[in-house]
Amino acid sequence: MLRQATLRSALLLAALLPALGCRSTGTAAPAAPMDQDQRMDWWRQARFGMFIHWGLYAIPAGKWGAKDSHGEWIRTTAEIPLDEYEKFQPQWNPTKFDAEAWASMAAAAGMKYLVITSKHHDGFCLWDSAQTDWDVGNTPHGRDILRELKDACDRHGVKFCTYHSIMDWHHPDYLPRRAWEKDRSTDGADFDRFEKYLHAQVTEIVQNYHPGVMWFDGEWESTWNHERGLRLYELCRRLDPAMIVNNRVDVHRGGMQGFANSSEAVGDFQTPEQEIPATGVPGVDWESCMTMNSHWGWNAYDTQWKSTTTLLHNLIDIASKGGNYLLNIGPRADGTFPPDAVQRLREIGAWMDKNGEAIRGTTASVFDDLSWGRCTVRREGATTKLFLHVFELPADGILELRGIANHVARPPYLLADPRKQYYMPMSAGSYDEPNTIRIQVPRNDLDPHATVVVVEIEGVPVIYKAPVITADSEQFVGGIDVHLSTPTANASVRYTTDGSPPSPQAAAAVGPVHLTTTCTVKAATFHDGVQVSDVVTRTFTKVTPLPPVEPVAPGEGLLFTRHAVNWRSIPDDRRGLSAESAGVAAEITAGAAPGEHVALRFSGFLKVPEGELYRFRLTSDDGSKLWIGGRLVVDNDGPHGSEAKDGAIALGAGLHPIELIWFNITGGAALSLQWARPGAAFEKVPTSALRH
Ligand code: FHN
Repeated sequence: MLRQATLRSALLLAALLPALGCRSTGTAAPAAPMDQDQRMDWWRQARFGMFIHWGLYAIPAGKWGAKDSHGEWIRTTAEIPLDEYEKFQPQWNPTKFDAEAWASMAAAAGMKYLVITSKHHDGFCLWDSAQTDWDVGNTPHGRDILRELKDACDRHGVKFCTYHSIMDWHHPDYLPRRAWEKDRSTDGADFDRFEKYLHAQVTEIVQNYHPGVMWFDGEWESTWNHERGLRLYELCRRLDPAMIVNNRVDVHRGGMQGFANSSEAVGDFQTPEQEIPATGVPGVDWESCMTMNSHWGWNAYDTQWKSTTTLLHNLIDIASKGGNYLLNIGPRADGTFPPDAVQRLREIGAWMDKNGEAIRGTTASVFDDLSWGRCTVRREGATTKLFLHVFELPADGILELRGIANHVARPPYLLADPRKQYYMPMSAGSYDEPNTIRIQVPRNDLDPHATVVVVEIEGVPVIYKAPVITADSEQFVGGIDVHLSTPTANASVRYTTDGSPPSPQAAAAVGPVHLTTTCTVKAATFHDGVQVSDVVTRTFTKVTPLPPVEPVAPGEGLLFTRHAVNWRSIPDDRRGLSAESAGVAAEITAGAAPGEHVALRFSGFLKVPEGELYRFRLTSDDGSKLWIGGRLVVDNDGPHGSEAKDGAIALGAGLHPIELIWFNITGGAALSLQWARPGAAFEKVPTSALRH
């Protein structure tokens, strides 16, 4: 589900691109002496970085009392009072910390940048800050972690970068307090003064350590907003125009899928977390950050280490979509990397030594989907190298590239073959399938993680893509417009509606195809009268609208009840859910001050003007569900940032029972419901359509 959201957010982002050009809106940022592409170039070339979560939380190593599943959030998840947590500061003495070892392991693994937590949510600083004593300068160890690591990174050609949390559970001016911190007064707390502290520390970090990336996080609580994010982004621009800033400086990343969902959003790259988007988005920079086991900070009890093959497949998958992979290490309290992590870094480095050329400096695949693996691409003068990463060699040992019009410049070879002369028999462009390349790969040369086969083609890739069939829905009442298109230049789409495969003589798609009966559309791309893509199929079904119910519902608006809950998803059984308050809502909204750990239930009737297929778009932070006529129409459940999910249902003219449930955990909150008739844009469901 999330992946679709990712894709939708990513596509929304692509539409927002002009505004997103990574320049701030509002007050114009000072003219940066370099443009976005110049700033991002080293980062795009890098493709692979090391994330390091290290701080006082490494001392308890994930255990507090009987529970041993904590991580870097232990101060909150174990509800440790501040004075108790501060006892870790005099225990900070990582005598085995060796920046040289860390930087050389990152470099040997093929990681071109390293992002370390200068300050995580607990507020503890890994440098000797002039702004606070809550830092390494006031510990028995006393050494400046950032300085030593910055210098070691410089020696090893690894770009030093910093993660900096906006959320701060230590500073007295940071709000909100943790919900369980009843004893920590908020008297005198001044968030504007905290923002000044934040700016002062960011200035210290940039002026003293010159990070290549300022990786903000902890931006989701109600006290942070776009205006504050904009000021922080512009501060970073002024301090160092070459420094890259992620999208979490602002408030629009929309949860773990990490892609901005607003045209006002600032930030140089998008930040999906613990997941890889279904596709990349041309022209949008993004980086998936992921743990190596299940925790960011050190947890001595976490044995869920991902295999080296999984980690490499993540790297390859991400690079094949045009993204970067930020792989996390949680060092131990003594300053060493966990042995399980060291082993994986070493194995990744061994693969990168032979195949790093297929990752660094590459761009996204030119193929939509390869059943046996992934593809990365690099232009090299008059030719282009296609790096075919084989995860699972087909039974017949043949790799097939379909829809490619280019001629092969030289026979393929195994990238890991030091001689680079190992040729494999191949068929390129046989008569019956003129745009197909087939390569026979010998099984005895396969790499246990991923085998890279290099196909060098002439010129830039010309790939014939299958058509895309789009419509408002796959159901309709009276009729529906279906749009057929292909991204391939100088090609046409031919289609049928009787289920037969399209031929050069089939109808050409020129404008929308209007359907009035249930049918299956089959389409393919044609070039010079020859089919050059696979056939794509979609079925559209004529449906009967749900009959209205005939209650008397004179009142405008919906009934609502408000509940105190501790949900992470909407329970199926909601009997016995006691209401804190109730009333009539003129619109479906979270309200001006929705609060935390709260749920709202709206119920009543939806007044539908005429029998049609209606699409609904439910946007919420956190989870929500929409039922009409007792049928689940939109499921946008779960803990997430502001995300939209769509659904559709055919409704007869009249009144239909409607129920909507929404909940908020903490931080940001959002709720809205829009509807659209076929071919029309989404609009807010008017109060006049809400009855009770
Ligand atoms: O709350 C943090 C978490 O501790 C960790 O730092 C991740 C990694 O980016 N970011 C936040 C969760 O989204």
